[in-house]
Formats: sequence, structure tokens, C-alpha cells
Amino acid sequence: MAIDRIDVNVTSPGRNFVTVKVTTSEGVTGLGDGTLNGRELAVVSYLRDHVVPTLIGRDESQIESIWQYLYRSPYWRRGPVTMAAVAAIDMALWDIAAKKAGEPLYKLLGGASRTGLLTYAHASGTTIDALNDAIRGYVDQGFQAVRIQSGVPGLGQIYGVHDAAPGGKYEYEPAGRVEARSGTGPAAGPEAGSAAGAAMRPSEETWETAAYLRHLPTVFAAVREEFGPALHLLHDGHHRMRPIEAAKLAKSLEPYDPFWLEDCTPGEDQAVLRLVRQHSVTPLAIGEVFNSIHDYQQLITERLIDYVRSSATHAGGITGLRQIMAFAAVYGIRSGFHGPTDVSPVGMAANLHLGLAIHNFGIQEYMPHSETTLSVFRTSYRFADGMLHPGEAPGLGVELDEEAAAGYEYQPAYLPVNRLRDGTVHDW
Ligand code: EZ4
Ligand code: CO
Repeated sequence: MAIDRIDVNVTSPGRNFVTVKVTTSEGVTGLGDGTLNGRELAVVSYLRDHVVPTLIGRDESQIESIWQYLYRSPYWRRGPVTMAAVAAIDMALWDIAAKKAGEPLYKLLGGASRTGLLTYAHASGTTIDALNDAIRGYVDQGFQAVRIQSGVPGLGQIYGVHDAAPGGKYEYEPAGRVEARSGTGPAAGPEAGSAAGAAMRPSEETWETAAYLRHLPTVFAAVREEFGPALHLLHDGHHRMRPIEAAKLAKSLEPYDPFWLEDCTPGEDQAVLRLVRQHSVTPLAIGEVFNSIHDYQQLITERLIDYVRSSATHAGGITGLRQIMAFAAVYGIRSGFHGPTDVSPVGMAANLHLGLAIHNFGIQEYMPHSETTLSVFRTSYRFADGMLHPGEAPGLGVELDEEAAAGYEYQPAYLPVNRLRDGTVHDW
């Protein structure tokens, strides 16, 4: 029993995905997600050029040892590219282990700790009416928890806010394809230069925190009024605030009983969360851009967050994310795993199996993938009554249709850039 070959698949059914397929000498295959939004090809090179050649011939059942080998041996530890590559291999090996056992992966991780996973959807609207319409659509589908993002008067397009097409499905994609925007003007900031090459730049948005801080509490008030006290309401600040602004927002949302406030400040400067805690009991969630247990050390030991936002894809796979959750459990901190569409269906399944098994599960983000994506990745997880379940298929329960995948070539796509009105590059 050994790793016979490893293929790195790049496909773009609606958006870009990087998927590893490990094949054993006995012909068992496992899939892993290594998608890093806007930096996909860096992970592909890391895998093809530096990881795959070192793993051929190894015993595929040595999951922990292979994880430590990939993490420690290159000397250069951590970082999003490295840890997405480690994640892809790790998931594929767990997928193989569970397929060999003939069991869904959660049974190898300790078995089900619950009957299903409380799940939240993304609702947004440029106006409060549009937002309420979007929320109603999710409530009608059975969701018990909804992330609410709203337009801000005086600002144009802001990240994560889109109205559903009339009568249509809300399909929000975090990264815009560069091709689709040819004709985009030069960057608005001081480094703009000439228009040449502008079509290869990400799109740009304008931001003003004061306007947002004034508006958001009125949005929460209107939504609570419309939907009552029981619906869980979440909000993503997307790293845009300075510490004192974050404290102000967390405090001003308290009367509306938010389930959490996510990424209220950029995650690197962790001590600032003390200030937010000092002023508010609004629960805090952070971590979608983190990639290892070490990124969480201060946040967890000082109890500065309530929810871990990592995904298996960006935090070293099931092995890496399980380490973080075991550490978090000691401090009563729960999971809120990242589940946007740039986590592939393979990565989503990894989140679900781990979430079902761990004791300190909190909530799972769920942005359903498009039909195009799901025609390439066939999933066995299921949604009912606001809850997700990974399903009972052996392994992760996801299949990659390679023939279908080959029909969707990689297309450059980037997350947007955020600037203040005067052109200053801002966090987002
Ligand atoms: O910006 O997935 O909570 N979800 C988010 C996402 C992330 C993207 C980054 O690739 O903030 O929309
Ligand atoms: Co987020």
C-alpha cells in the first residue's frame, strides 16, 4: 500500500478550484481541496513542483506523519499557500482512509456528536427592503441563521452586498473574473499610473467606516422588527474597522442580540480584541485568513473570540483544523467554519465531517455552490430544516467528474480592492 500518483486538477466551473487526487497502489483514490481564492496557481506550483515528488511511494495511511513532514521539513512553515497545499494532501489521505474502512469520514474522527449541523446562509441587499426579501427567501427554505450584509447610503458597491435578480437565485461570488471586466479603468489610488494593463487588475470599491457605523444598527433594528427575536443574525465586518470603531459597532449591535460579529478588525493584531471585549458582550468570530493553530494562540488563551472561522482548506486540512478545535475546546470556544463558494465542495465536505464529530461545534457557514460547480463536483452532503449533514457515502463523499472539469479552463479572478474616498488602500 503506497501512494502511486498524485494529480493536481485545476478547473473553473463558475469559479476556480484546485483539487488534489491521490491514487494508491491498490487503486483507491482520495480528493483534497487546495483552493486559495485569487492565488490558486501558487498552490498548484507548490504542490506539483515541491510536494508531489516527495510523496510518491509513501504509505498513504501515515496521515499524521505526512502532515508533520510537509509542515516541518521544508523549514519554511505556515502561510496560506503552504497550508492550502498541506490541506489538499491531508484531506485526500483522510478520504482514502475512510474509503478503505468503507465508512463516512466522520466515523473515523470519533463518530457523530449530533444529528446535523446548524447552518447559516448569506443574505444581503443594497437596501433594507431588498435585504429583508433575501432573508425571507432563506427563512422559507428552513434556515434558522442568516448572515446579513447591507448597502450603506452614500457608498456604491461594497463587498458581499448584492441584490438577488428579480425572482432569481442569489448567486454571490467573492472573486470577480478579470476577463469579465475588460474595460475597467485604472486603479483609483495614488499608484494608478497609466491605463495600460488595467484590465488585469481586480475591481475596486470605495469605503467609509463612519457611514457604515451609523447605518448598520438601523439595519439590525429593521431586520429584528421584521423577523422577531428567534432568527440568528450574523454579520461580517470583513476586517474594515480600527479597534475603537470595532468596539463601538459591537456595542451598538448588542440590543439586537447578534449571534456573532465576524472579523471586526484585521486579525493580525490580536491584542486589540481586548478593547472590543472590554466594551461589549457581542460574540466575536475570527480566523478565515488564518492558517495554523499558532495564529490563534492569543485569541484562544485570552478568550478574545467565541468562534473559530477557519476552514479545513485554509488551515492545513482536517489534521490542522482538528488541532485548532482541540485547543479551542479547552477554552470553551466553538467552531464557525468558513464555507464560502471558494472552499470547494471537497473542502466543504471536510468541514462537515469534522464539525459533526467534534464536541465544540458551533455553526457552519453555507453558501451553496452553483449548479455548474455541482455538475463537476458531485456531493453527498444534504441540507434540511436549516441543518447540514455530510451524508453516509464512504470517505468525504465527493466525486470529481474529471471529464466535465476539463471543459472549464482556469480563468484569472481576484477579490476586490478596498479604498477610502481619498484613494488610501484600506483593509477589508
Ligand atoms: O471574503 O471567501 O465570511 N466570508 C467571507 C468570504 C471571503 C472569501 C475570501 O475568499 O468573508 O466572502
Ligand atoms: Co468573512
